[in-house]
Amino acid sequence: MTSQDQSELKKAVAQAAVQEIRSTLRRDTVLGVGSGSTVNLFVEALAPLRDEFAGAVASSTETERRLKAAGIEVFDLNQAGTLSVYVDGADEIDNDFAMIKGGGAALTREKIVAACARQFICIADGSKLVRQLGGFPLPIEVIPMARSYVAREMVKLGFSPVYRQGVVTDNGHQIIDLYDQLIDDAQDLETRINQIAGVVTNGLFAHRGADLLLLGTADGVQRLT
Ligand code: ABF
Repeated sequence: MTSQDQSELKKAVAQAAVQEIRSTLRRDTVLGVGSGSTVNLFVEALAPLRDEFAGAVASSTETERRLKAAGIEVFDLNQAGTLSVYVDGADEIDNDFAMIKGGGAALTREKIVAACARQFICIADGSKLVRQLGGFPLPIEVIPMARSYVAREMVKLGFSPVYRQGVVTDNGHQIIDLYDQLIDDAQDLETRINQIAGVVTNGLFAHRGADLLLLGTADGVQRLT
């Protein structure tokens, strides 16, 4: 598949997500909006509806910038309370709707906003659906002084950790990516990594996965629940 084809699929799922939520929008609705290239297309598709809802909480400074540029008001999550819906992409998603996220380094805020939402709608092109998670490197956001320690602990668990050089997250932390390891039990691994001192978040979204997947395929957008 060419990158142009993939980008058409992303555009189609972004538009499908707008259609999905459109009827639920009220004047006081605050949406949760994720990060990444698929979400950027969602923000574009959402812009014409900006007067039909209150605004959005962003999962990254980049998304915040794009929402504002689209004329959509951005709220602080602490003021917004529970969100009706969170729309975000994924790097990989399996048939249980567990995901690997964080390729764009926004995993911590994404997980926080997802936790505050009643419904998580994942928008992804067909290449993201996998039988087993782990083909895409699993990110871990770490407190900088703990980076080497966390990496050593991951080696003990059989992973190959690589420091994502030059990347500082929106929260001022660093990222380690775990390569070349298919994941057997995503919920268990999510919990175990989180227990290591110095870990802020890991990119497994297994305990709180997606509720609905809009998947862009050559045959159209599939709505999977
Ligand atoms: C975010 O965007 C991430 O958690 C994930 O890394 C990424 C998916 O990116 P894209 O939509 O550009 O494929 O949601």
